[in-house]
Amino acid sequence: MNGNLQLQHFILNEQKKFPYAKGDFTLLLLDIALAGKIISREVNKAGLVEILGLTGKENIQGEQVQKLDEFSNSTIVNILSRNDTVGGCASEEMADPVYFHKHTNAKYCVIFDPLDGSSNIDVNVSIGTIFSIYKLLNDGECTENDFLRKGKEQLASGYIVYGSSTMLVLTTGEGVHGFTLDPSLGEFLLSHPNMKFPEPSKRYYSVNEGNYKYWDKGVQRYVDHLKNDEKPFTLRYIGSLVSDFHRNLIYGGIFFYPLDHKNKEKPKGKLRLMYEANPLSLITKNAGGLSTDGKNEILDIKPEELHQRVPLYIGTKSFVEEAMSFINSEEK
Ligand code: P6P
Repeated sequence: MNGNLQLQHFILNEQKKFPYAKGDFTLLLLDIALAGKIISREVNKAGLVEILGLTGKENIQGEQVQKLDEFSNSTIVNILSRNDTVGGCASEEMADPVYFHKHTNAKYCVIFDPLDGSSNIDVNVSIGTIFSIYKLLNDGECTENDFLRKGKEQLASGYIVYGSSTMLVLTTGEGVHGFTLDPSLGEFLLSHPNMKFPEPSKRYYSVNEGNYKYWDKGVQRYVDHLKNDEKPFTLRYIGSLVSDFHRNLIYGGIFFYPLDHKNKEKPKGKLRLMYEANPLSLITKNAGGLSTDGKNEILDIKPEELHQRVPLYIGTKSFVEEAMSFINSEEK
């Protein structure tokens, strides 16, 4: 086996930095990694078994539920339900949190998007799982308030991208680290230690320009600037948040999904605060980037409801700052 560190060894080494840590947190992270392995196996054979296509059901978002969505959600819930340090979990796919009342020694709760970008499943485009871990407000008792926390209260967050390879990218507060799944071993191996947004060399921007006419003037001016700059940016948009984010983390760039006036029902943009923006914003902060809703840092937003939506500008700090200068300029 090559010299790359296995995920469990890396986490145990990290754990030594936290004298209070007793291994519970390590086991929870490994549970999430296990879920990622199981989902990866199904995603990578979706074309071969009758798991493609829609279930005919709708989720809380009113979106068609793909079979892999359901499988991914139930996989994560089942694994967490067997970990008695977890008091409950919440998901994009479930209207309300699930509480594990029997876990009277619970210390954590988990919020996740089981399979983001699922509309890309049938066309074989990369998709991903996104997760956040919070310490319970009161040990042994998980309530609704545990799920309405500012992103800066996260203990850890990360994503698993199911692409040309399956990668787990994780932050536990100190740095961001990437682990690539070796399917022959069934192990995540450290492949990208200490990930940081690179100095802006390649200048990627990721946005659905099809919404241009529904944006506010400041956003339109910003995108016009990106295209008319003396050294224009390069547009890269996969339409799968985890994949677009991951590319920008590796190469540098900005992803944004502005508030748009296309759909009156989603006045706050399309993406969700608790299980998309917050986890990726903690990764971003710890990788030297910046993440805002156009005015305020995402991690400082006090949520009002679990499935709350938010405009999102995330990536290389100088790019996000420039975007904000256009968005908040008075020029009409
Ligand atoms: P649009 C996928 O459905 C998703 O939630 C994100 O993964 C992605 O960034 C966004 O929606 C794409 O939305 O409106 O550009 O298709």
